[in-house]
Amino acid sequence: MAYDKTPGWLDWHAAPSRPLFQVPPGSVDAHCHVFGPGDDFPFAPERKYTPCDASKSQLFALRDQLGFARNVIVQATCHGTDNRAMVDACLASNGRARGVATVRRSISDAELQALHTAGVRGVRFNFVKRLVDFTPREELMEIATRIAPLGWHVVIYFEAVDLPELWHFFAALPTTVVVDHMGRPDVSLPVDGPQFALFERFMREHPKVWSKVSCPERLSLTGPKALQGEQAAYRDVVPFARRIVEQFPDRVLWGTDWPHPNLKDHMPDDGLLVDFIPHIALTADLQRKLLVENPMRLYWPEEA
Ligand code: 0GY
Repeated sequence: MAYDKTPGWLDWHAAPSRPLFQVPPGSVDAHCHVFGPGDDFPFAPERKYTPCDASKSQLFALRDQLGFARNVIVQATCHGTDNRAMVDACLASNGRARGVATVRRSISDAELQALHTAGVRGVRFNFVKRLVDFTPREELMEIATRIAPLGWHVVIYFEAVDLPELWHFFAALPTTVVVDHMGRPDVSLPVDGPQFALFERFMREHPKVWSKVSCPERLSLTGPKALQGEQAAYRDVVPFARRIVEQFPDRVLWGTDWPHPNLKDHMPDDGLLVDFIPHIALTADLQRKLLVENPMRLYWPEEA
């Protein structure tokens, strides 16, 4: 079926540059999505945005162009709890993609097992109000309790201002917990200020908590343009991501976030995003942990 994209919707970059930074062999893009195509995989009636199409073959082409070996495909909110597009991509990947699903408590054990067989290794709980309607905590806890025996983890997406209110719920989850995009800090605030200190404390006090140091393009106010004499695009995000990588080198993941939903000002060049990595993971050892060892431990433990 044909869909009208949300007005102002920016399509993904059609010709990303070849990155200067060469990712280590076996690197995993641990946060990306597929959208439809809408003709094959309808978008959810309850969605808060209607994206452009972004198919599995387009995702795999980007993977190859950027030099990655594998993907973790995270269920996007525009597909609600219909995981078919994500599952189809995992199944078509020759074992090179794993998935993170969104489910309701009504899902059966057999359906959970089918998701596992397809390559799903986690569920996503989204607390960003512009993206999803509220789900009762007790439903989320029930889901977490049911997926724990499968060895899955919970991916959480929230805004930094909401961490105090969500802290105890997150702490009580019975699985590994992976935070999207460092809990979306306001990077105009000091990296040493109370907001980011709270996130660091959250990770320090809970060894089960991991973080994706992804989405500088979403968090940055300075944008992609590197100033003369300065090295990095999205330079205002560098101190935040670098600090998490250096403090928690065994609990960090990185992803492109392709096809970049809901960006209003600019669409990132995915090659430039890869070139952000050596600014936040300064040594070959940190880069290998971030891009290979950590995601392999979480998503392909049988090979790690
Ligand atoms: C992201 C971020 C966003 C959207 C989604 O599933 C989604 O719709 O995750 C966002 O709008 O901040 O991780 O892709």
